[in-house]
Amino acid sequence: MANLHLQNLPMAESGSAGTSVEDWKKAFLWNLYYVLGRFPETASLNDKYLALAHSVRERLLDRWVKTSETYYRKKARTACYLSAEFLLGPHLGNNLLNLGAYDEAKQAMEELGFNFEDLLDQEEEPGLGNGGLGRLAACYVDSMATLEIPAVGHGIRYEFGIFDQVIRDGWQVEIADKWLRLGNPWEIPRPEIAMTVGLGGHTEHYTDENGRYRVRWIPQRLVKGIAHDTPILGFRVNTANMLRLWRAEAVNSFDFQSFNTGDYYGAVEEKVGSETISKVLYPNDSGLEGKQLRLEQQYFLVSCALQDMMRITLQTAPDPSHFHEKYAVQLNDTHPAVAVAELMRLLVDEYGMDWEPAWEVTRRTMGYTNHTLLPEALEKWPIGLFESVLPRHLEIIFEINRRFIDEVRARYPGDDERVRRLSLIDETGGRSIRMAHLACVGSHAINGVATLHSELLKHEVLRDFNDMWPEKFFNVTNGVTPRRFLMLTNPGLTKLVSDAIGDGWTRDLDKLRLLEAKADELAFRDAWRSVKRQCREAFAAEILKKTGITTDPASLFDVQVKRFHEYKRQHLNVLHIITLYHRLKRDPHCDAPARTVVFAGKAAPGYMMAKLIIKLIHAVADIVNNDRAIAGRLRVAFVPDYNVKNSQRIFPGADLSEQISTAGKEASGTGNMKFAMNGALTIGTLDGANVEIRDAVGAENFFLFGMTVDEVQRRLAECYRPYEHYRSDEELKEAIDAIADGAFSNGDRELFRPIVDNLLGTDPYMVLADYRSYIDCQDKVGRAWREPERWTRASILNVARIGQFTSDRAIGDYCRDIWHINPVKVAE
Ligand code: 26Q
Repeated sequence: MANLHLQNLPMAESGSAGTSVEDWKKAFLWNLYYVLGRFPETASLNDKYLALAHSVRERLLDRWVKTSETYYRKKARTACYLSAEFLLGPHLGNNLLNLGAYDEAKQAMEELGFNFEDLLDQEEEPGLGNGGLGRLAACYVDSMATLEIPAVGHGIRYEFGIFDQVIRDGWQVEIADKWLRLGNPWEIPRPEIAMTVGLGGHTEHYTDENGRYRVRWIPQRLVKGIAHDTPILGFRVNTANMLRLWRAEAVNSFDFQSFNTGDYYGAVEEKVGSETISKVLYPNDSGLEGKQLRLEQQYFLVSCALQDMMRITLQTAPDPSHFHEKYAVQLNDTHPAVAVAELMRLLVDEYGMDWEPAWEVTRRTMGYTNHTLLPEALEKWPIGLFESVLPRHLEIIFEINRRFIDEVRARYPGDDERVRRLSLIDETGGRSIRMAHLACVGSHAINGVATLHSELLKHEVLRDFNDMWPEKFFNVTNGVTPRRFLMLTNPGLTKLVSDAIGDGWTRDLDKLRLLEAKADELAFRDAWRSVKRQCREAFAAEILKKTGITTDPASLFDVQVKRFHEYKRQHLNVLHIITLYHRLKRDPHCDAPARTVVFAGKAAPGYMMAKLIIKLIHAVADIVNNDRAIAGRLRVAFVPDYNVKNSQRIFPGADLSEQISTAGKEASGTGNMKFAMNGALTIGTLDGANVEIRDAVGAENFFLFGMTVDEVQRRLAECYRPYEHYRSDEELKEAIDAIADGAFSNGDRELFRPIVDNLLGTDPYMVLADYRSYIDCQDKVGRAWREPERWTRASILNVARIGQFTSDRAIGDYCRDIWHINPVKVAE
């Protein structure tokens, strides 16, 4: 701890943007003293993390101010990414990487006597999302900054993000995510940027002084949205964009009327009620949660964001009819789709525009991204509930629908069935609002998230819209940021790649293609294998630490990490494990390489089947891992609490990536891209972006199995009988019987009955139909692993050909096809 004092460091100061080792030391100490009020000898690990985080923050703010000043001066058109979720992951390492100062900061901390990894590890990640959709939003803000696109993300500052998962006796238990407990050095609260948001109440229709028909909304309640900004730095550029997250607060902390009459609790009640809106993220990742609070959250986000955009528009534009020239708004699924009605309300009710020009502005502003094909996951709001929260918006939606239906009738005279299908209102059962239809009608562009998904959207889920407006439909295949998911997570592979082909690929991922030539070099394959081996060792250490399970880093690491869902078919993977286990028991000398099968992922707290599958994995692991007869040949581990931080320790160590959803169910998948980027080979169905990944990396470097979308549909139409598969496939029967007979539950035949009954009964995701093809394909995987040179070549080629799956390419597509926004350079 020598020299750990300010007086020993000449000119210790803040306000410097330097990034040399000495600069970091000075900044660190300055922040430790003057921001945190601590000194090195007694500072906690968190104090030290905060001191380094604040040092980085100073450097971000410097770039941020320059960026906002540049956008202001150039009157830049701005992309606004509206999303109920942003699953950012830890900031510190990522910001250092993007600053180009990772190594210097690391050295500075080590010279001060600290373990840099421990400092990084101290950060509690903002888990403000469920999974794929939220993480995609985070990758997109990263890429927008990197591509120097004027852009802002608007979201909700949940006080509690996605729950922490702990496993007790093999069952998932949810723990509240107190991510703000130790402070958040990355956000800047902006109490002066506050929007008032109305809820409930009624509307009044009147004629104004100019004889115009007008509507006034008298909300029953008001809440205040307070902006909290987080700078988002691009990779090695001066651009720092912002993510603006809104926190709900009471308009008045105390209702003085109640207070003065002695009702102290009543007075505080309203404050509590208002703050509930941004209290907690809904932890289910499908639209089945039709709760009032969820609708209030959605409207709160939308209203804050649009009011803020309108305020900024009017700083330079003469009137609100220029809104779409200033902003392109992208709706991340239908969660913010009420924006269509809210923008109409602002333009028509608040700013007195006529309906038609307001509608023109709205349509030219909005773009809608769909992320699901499961019809049951499409968001719908019962009319009564919607009206009680947003009475004026309901009227606006009825008016949008009336005009839309007129258009449909004019186009397709007499086609009442089509009108019924297209209407924004679903009249079956209780009437409800179809949010996807609202988003389609109110947007100029509609896109899916992988080629197959976009095609299925056009020809199935949104077919009638495609018939009407084919020119509105686009595909933008998802992408992931290679900064976080390759450079930050896998420094070993990053260095090997850069040593081989230079570092041009870090700005242009297509340049990874230069690795193709290297795949034929024996020495390079050796080096590649040795890096992958080190990654497996680190992964094995992590598994041991988190689960107590030992694994063999020489074995094939077969990994499935994602939310638990029946359509993702983690239970198909389990059936393979049980099959392998039975084969090993029957013939200990059978020809199967040693495998470690790893799972991670959360289940929605109310999704019983998903939770039971987690329990089944633990039950199978317990038997398999403790069976001495097969020692070392097969291991199963479940890594608890899958989140962005933990995922970064998983992707590098994987050899095989499990992407095994029923064809036609996974819109895209993004984990599939992260694995391939880290040199894992995929075993997968022709679903989502798997199709494009396979085309890109080459069919010979991808393990394909299972039915196609067409085959799935045909089998369902012919009346699918899962029991037939069970009856005719001995290994399948043996695996299912073992579950049913209690082989993994101490003889308890009831525990897993719901799974068994589901598979043998309806098997809605056709697990049994794909079982044989999956098992045979896994056998192929096993044989390929036995040929290390061939496997390594395929692994290298996966990385060499994965360039198109960077989120930079995806954002480039949005800018070109949908937003029509160009980069704006920010000077040093
Ligand atoms: C909606 C209403 C009420 C409560 C919850 C929700 C809700 C929340 C989250 C609905 C859906 C989600 C998340 C969906 C999601 O993550 N979809 C995934 O998006 C990825 C990015 O495009 C795709 O890669 C995945 O295929 C898709 O499943």
